[in-house]
Amino acid sequence: MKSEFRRSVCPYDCPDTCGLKVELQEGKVVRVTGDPEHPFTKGTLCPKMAHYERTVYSEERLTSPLLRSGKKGTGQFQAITWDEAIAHITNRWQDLISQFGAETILPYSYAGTMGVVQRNCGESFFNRLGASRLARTICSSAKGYGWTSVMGETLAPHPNEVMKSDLIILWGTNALATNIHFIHNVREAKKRGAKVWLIDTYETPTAKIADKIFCVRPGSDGALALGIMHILVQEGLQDQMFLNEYVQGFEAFRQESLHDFPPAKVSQITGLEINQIEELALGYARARAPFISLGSGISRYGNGAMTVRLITCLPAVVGAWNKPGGGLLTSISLKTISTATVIREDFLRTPTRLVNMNQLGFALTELKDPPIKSLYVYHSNPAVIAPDQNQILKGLRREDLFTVVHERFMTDTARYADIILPATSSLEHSDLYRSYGSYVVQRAAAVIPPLGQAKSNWEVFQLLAEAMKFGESFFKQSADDLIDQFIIPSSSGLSESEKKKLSEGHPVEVNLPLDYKMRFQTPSGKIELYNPKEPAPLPYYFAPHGDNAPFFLMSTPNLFSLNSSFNERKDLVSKKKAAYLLMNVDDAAERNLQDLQPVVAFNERGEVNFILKTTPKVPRGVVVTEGLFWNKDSDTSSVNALTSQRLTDRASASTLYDVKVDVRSGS
Ligand SMILES: Nc1nc2c(c(=O)[nH]1)N[C@H]1C(S)=C(S)[C@@H](COP(=O)(O)OP(=O)(O)OC[C@H]3O[C@@H](n4cnc5c(=O)[nH]c(N)nc54)[C@H](O)[C@@H]3O)O[C@H]1N2
Ligand SMILES: Nc1nc2c(c(=O)[nH]1)N[C@H]1C(S)=C(S)[C@@H](COP(=O)(O)OP(=O)(O)OC[C@H]3O[C@@H](n4cnc5c(=O)[nH]c(N)nc54)[C@H](O)[C@@H]3O)O[C@H]1N2
Ligand code: SF4
Ligand SMILES: [Mo]
Repeated sequence: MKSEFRRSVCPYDCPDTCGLKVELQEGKVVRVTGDPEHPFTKGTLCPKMAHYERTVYSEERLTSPLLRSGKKGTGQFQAITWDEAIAHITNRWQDLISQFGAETILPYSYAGTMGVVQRNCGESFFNRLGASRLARTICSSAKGYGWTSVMGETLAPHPNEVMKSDLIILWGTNALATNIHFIHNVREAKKRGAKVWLIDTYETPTAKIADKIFCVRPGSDGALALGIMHILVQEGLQDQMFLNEYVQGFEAFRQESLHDFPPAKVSQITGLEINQIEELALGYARARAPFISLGSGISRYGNGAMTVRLITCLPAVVGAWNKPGGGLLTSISLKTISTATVIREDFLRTPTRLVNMNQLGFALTELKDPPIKSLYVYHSNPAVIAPDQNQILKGLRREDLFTVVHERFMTDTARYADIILPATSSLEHSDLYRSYGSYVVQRAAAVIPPLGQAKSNWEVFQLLAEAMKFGESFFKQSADDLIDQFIIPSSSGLSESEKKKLSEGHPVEVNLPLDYKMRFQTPSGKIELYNPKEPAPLPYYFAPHGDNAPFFLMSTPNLFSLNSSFNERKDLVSKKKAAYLLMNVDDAAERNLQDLQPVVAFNERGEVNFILKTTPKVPRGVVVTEGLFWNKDSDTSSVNALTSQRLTDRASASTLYDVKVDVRSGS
C-alpha cells in the first residue's frame, strides 16, 4: 500500500519536543517515528510516542459531547450534540454570572498540549468573560524564579553545550526518563571523557549512567550548594578574575552567606559524609568546564526558589560561564515567541482575582465572594495531578458546582463533569511548538481530520465566544491565523528563509549569538549573587516545610507515562506494572514489612494503597513512587491524596515533594 509522510511535533509536556514523521496509508496514521531532520531529537522517540497512533485511535477516545446522566463521579453520561452542549454551558454561565458575577467561573488548564496556540488560547476567552484567573504554577515557577533572581533574562545554555563539558552534574533530574535526548548528549560527552555525577534523593534509573551518586536529604540542596562554595572558597579555588569582572556582590556573599556553612554542618543537614561534600567541591572547582543540569524536583519545596537561587550561584563562583562546555541549564525559554499574542490580557476589563492551581481543593470548598460555582477544565487532569486530592474530590462532588471538562479521555476529572467535550489529539489540529529543552521551533498542520466530533481547544473557545456574543474579531480567526501572528512580525526574530521553512513544517533552530552565555541580562549587567530587588538580597538556607511523619515521599515521573497522560495505553500501563512504593530494606525490616506486600501510605491529608518494594536504592527516611496513575477503576485515591496545597517560598509554586508520610501494612 502506498504511504504518505507528514511532519508533526510531540505535543506533550516534555523538554525534548521531538520532531515526528507520521506515516499515513489511505488517510489513516499507521506509524509514527522520529524525524531525523530534527536538530535536537535527531530521529529517535521515547517508548510512549513510538506508538502514538495507539493513543490517537484508542477505543477509549471521547468522540461526542456528553451530558451527565448519573450521580457525580460515577461516569454515567449520555451523548448530546455540540449545539446542545454549547447552549447548555453558556445558558448556565449567564445565570451564574447574573447571580454571582463572572468570577464565579474558574478555568483550569495546564499542559496536556504544549502548542503555543492550543495551550494558551483559552485565556483570551476567560479574560474577555471576566472569569477568575488561574495562577499556573504547578510545575517549575519556583525554579524559574530562583534562576532569574541570579541570572535575570540571560539565555540558557544550548543543550549541545554539555557535550564539551568534562564534569556533568545531573542535579535532581531523572533525565533517563524525562529528558532522554539530553542524555544522548551526556553520553556523547562521556565518550569524550567527561565524568557524570548525580545528586538526587535516591538512586534513580538515571544512576545507571552516573559515575558517582550523591543521595541528599530532600529539600537540603541549598545547604549543599553553600557547603560546596564554602570549601572551594576556603581553598582559594574561586575564579577571582571572573568574579571581579562579571559578578555582583561576591564579597558580601562570601562573608554573609558562606561563612556559616562548614562541611560538618552541611553534612548534618544533607546527610552526606564530609568527604563526599569535599569531593563535590574540589571536583567541581577543578573541572575544566563543569556543567549542571538542574531539574525541577528540588524546587518543589517550601524553600524551592531559594534552593535554585543558591545552586545558580555555583557556576558564577568558578567562572564556568566563560568556558566552552561550562554553565547551568534549568530550562530554555524563547521569549521571542510571546504567548501574550493569544492570552490577550487587554481583554480583561477589570482586574479579576487570581486562584492558585495548587490550591484547587481550597478554591472549590472554601473560597467565597463569590464562591466557585463553575469549573471549566481543559487539557489538564486535576483530580489526579494536583495536590490534596481528597479536598479536590470533595469540591468536584458538590451538586451545585457546574463542571465542564474538555478531554480526549474519560479521566478521573472527566468522570465528575456535568458536561464533557471531546478534544482532538495533536494530529488533528494545527499549532506552533517551542521547546523548553532546546532552541528549536516547529509548526505542525493537522495530519488527519478530527476523530468523531472532537474539536480543538481553540475551536471550542470560538464556539463559546460566539454563543456569548463576543464581538471581537480576534475570536473569528483560525488557529493558523493565530500561528501566523507569532511568526510573521519582526519581533519573532525569524529570517524570511526560517519563516518559509516553518511554513513548510520543518524544524527551525533559532540562532544564538556566539557569546550568548556571557551576555548577562540582569539590571546590573552582572550575575547577581547580591540582588538588591529581593527581600533577602543575599541568598541563604532554610529548611523545607516537612510534615510530622517519618518518611519523605518522592512521587516522581516514570518513563512510561507523562504526568497522568498515557494511562489509556494498556501496553504502557503494563510496563509500569503497579503503583509501587519503594522503601529502604532496613526501614521495611524495622516495621515488619515484606517485599511485594500491600501497604498504605498515610498522613493527615489521606491514605493511598501501594505495593511495597524494598530496595537498597532508596535511603532510610525516604519512600518513592514513580508515575501518576488514574483511580478510574477503583474508589481508592492516588498519590496526590498525600501531597499538600502549601506553596513555595517565592512564585507560589507547588511543593509536591515537600511531604511526609507514614507507612503501614495494607490488605
Ligand atoms: N517520561 C516522562 N517524562 C517527563 C515527565 C513524565 O511524567 N514522564 N514529566 C514532564 C514534566 S511535566 C516535567 S516538569 C519534567 C520534569 O523533569 P525534571 O525537572 O528534569 O525532573 P524529573 O526528571 O522529574 O526528576 C525530579 C527528580 O528530582 C528528585 N528530587 C526530588 N526532591 C529532591 C531534592 O530535594 N533534592 C534532589 N537533589 N533531588 C530531588 C527526584 O527524586 C527526581 O529524580 O519532565 C517531563 N518529562
Ligand atoms: N505527585 C505529583 N504530582 C504531579 C507531578 C509530580 O511529579 N508528582 N508533576 C506535576 C507536573 S510537573 C505537572 S506539569 C503537572 C501536569 O499536569 P497536567 O498538565 O494536568 O498533565 P496530564 O496529567 O498530562 O493531563 C493532561 C490532560 O490533557 C488532555 N489533553 C491532551 N491534549 C489535549 C488537547 O489538545 N485538548 C484538551 N482539551 N485536552 C488535551 C490529556 O488527555 C490529559 O488527560 O502534574 C503535576 N503533578
Ligand atoms: S514525550 Fe518527550 S521524549 Fe517522548 S516523544 Fe514526546 S518529546 Fe520526545
Ligand atoms: Mo511539569
